Amino acid sequence: MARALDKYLRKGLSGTTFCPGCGHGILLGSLLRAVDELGLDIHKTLFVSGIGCAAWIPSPHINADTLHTVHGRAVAYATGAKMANPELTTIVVSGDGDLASIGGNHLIHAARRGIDLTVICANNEIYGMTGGQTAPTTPIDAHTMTDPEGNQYRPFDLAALVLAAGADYVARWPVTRARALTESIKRAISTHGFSFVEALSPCPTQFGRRNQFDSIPALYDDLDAHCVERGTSEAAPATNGPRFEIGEFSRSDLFANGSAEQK
Ligand SMILES: Cc1ncc(C[n+]2csc(CCOP(=O)(O)OP(=O)(O)O)c2C)c(N)n1
Ligand code: SF4
Ligand SMILES: [Mg+2]
Repeated sequence: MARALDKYLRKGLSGTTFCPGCGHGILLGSLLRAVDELGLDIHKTLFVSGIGCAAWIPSPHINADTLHTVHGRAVAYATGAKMANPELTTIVVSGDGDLASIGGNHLIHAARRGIDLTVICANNEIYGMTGGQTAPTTPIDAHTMTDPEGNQYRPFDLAALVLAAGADYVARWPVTRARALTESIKRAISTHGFSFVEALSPCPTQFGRRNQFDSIPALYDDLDAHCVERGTSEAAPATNGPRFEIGEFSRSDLFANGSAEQK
């Protein structure tokens, strides 16, 4: 299968830019499988990213039109491209810092407006590329370069955020569940309107190293142990720390606790 996806990779690359064990490579694989299984016309597909390790998932790797833009502005560029050519399947792939910190307003307003884009957020809970600063997705008490004593602020629930803003399709999966992730990316790309897939993607170099994970498998096992698939009887997470509800989400989930239905 890996060979079958080679045709989507740019020729002449001398390996990947990712550190050993980076989840972003698994996400690249899931994305290419989704493109392949959907039979997308690569000549009518545009990949857009901002700046960060995650922004390197499409560019330089994917042999298609890629727009590697400036930090925080991937969704704005993608919106412009889609307006100029509505026939273009436009897929944004970028990091949690890029999309939800500096780019947060572009994200929520594109969701609110129902712009026909697919946004895939590689959430590693940190700014990986720039040395491991706290992101708006960093869990409480996690250690980062800027919070050596542990982060104090609660993280965004990105799936809930874009759903509340009006997204038409939302899913969240860890890269450890690559098949489910691929299926959600396919559904997201097939959705007319704003679709969002959050891929929980471990960063051994910045997050793992600062949070006492002594091996790459330990970091992956910990992520998986903190994920609970919605609608299943999966056991509660075995360890302390953040709990990720994973799966597909709909707007009715936001009001499941009896709060007023949004008009
Ligand atoms: C306007 C601007 N501000 C800050 C930066 C520095 N910068 C580059 S990437 C980045 C964060 C990347 O984090 P994320 O998007 O989560 O990607 P990751 O590296 O974690 O995959 C920052 C702060 C920049 N390039 N431009
Ligand atoms: S610093 Fe982290 S996110 Fe960046 S390539 Fe390395 S492992 Fe991946
Ligand atoms: Mg990040």
